[in-house]
Amino acid sequence: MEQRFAWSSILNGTEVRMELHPEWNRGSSGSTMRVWIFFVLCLAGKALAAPQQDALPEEEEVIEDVVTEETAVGANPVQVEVGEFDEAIDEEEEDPTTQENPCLNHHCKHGKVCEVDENNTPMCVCQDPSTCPASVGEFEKVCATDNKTYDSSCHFFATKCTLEGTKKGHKLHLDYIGPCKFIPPCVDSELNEFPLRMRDWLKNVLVSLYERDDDNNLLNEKQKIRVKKIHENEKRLQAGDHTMELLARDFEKNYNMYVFPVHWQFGQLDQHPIDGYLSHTELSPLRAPLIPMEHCTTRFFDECDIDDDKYIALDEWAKCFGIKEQDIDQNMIV
Ligand SMILES: [Ca+2]
Ligand SMILES: [Ca+2]
Repeated sequence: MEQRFAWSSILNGTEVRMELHPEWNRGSSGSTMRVWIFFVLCLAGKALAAPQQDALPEEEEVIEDVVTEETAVGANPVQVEVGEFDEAIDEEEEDPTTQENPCLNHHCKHGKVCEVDENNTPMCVCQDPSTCPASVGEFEKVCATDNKTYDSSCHFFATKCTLEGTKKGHKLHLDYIGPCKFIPPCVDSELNEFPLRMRDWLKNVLVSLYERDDDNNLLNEKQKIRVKKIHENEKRLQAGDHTMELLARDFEKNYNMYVFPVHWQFGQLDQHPIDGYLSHTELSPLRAPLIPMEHCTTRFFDECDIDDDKYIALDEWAKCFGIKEQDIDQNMIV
């Protein structure tokens, strides 16, 4: 019998178990947990992020830049909380009451730090990678698209900053969490299984959020109304260890239950700007923790981008998850 694993996490004191995939659980339990936390945050957004704040990078306030899409970052609660994926532009938000230290309320993007010039004016300059805190474990390392392992996302963004304005720097992205490693090619049959698991998982995450919502506002009222229907449906496949056959059959039989979760996830990621397209940066909170555990991630999202414009539009996204053309609805992102 095929051995399967489940990821666990204690969130708000409640254990949530989400079956993913046998190979999605390698490495130490610490890093698995860390990755899991990242992943859940990506999916759950700011509401869930709050209880996990102490385990996450310092919150950073960011303002979006609509011109340079590649580096644009906005106030997406997901990315603000997760932090590590931001490739933001210079942020300048000053409080005139801050007399003592002009840098106090002067925010810089990842990879930059604030310094004052001779006129005591704060400015963002590239951070010296050697000033980044030393990484304490493998889980802090990141692999970039140049296939180099960086000690931490701080080291990565500091290095990227020094390449600013160059073609190399423009192309350099954080690819995934953890040291670079061999990622086996994803074959067609494996690629076909990916959306099955992902869809089921998204549905289960939403139902869990709904069940634990109470006064936590994990979901907004419109989202709750949608999830309520899924939650109350007696034919719902409970979270657990299911074969691909069962997942496929359930998708066919209970297709309607999967439509909203797919839209919801898109809305969680499409934040800066909210324009109906996911950039590399916007997709990062979902991609980066997933790649080391699921070798089809890169191929899956690459192929989602049907017109190859480097953005995943809502219709491309929904089709990727098997949602029928007539059920793709911008208004479902609430
Ligand atoms: Ca967007
Ligand atoms: Ca596209």
